[in-house]
Amino acid sequence: MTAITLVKGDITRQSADAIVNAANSSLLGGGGVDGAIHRRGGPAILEECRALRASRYGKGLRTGRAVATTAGELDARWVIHTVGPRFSPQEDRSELLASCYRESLRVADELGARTVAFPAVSAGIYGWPIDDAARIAVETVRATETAVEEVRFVLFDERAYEAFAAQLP
Ligand code: AR6
Repeated sequence: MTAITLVKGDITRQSADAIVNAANSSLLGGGGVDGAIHRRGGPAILEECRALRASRYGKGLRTGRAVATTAGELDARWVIHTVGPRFSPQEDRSELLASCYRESLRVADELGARTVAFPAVSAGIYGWPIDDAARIAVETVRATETAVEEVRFVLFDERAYEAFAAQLP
């Protein structure tokens, strides 16, 4: 049974086995959570991302997939980078967003992570409406078979926190 917990705050200040990054397919950094994780985690994360680009992910990491690196100086063992879809009003990309959570948990299981902290993937720069992003996140984690004991959603602001809280009993 996986416990779902909510925290308001900065994900880079969390202590967990794995911290999930809302990355982009380049794996080479960006703004939002991605920028914050690389800033606070230090250069070891980018170094490993570069190595992944040079080996397995020459064309980048596909949307909906996930891959782990060191967490550098963060208080975690791993960062799991996942690439959320950009929100589109024309096309339903929910399945790709759900895939980010499923794939991140699959990678977490491979690593043996028991506590995993997630941001609200796609709900910032990628424009996903927060209520819908929260619904997909919580529904997908609930429906995923995993040995992870705690999935902690770390929400940056009150609005995002409320959206996730509305999905829990
Ligand atoms: N801790 C927790 N949540 C945060 C933090 C933080 N330190 N900073 C922002 N958020 P975003 P995306 C929230 O934009 O939408 C990057 O450039 C934020 O308020 O980080 O998936 C990547 O390289 C929002 O609710 O990720 C990609 O190019 C949520 O985290 C692109 O942005 C996700 O916002 C990915 O966009």
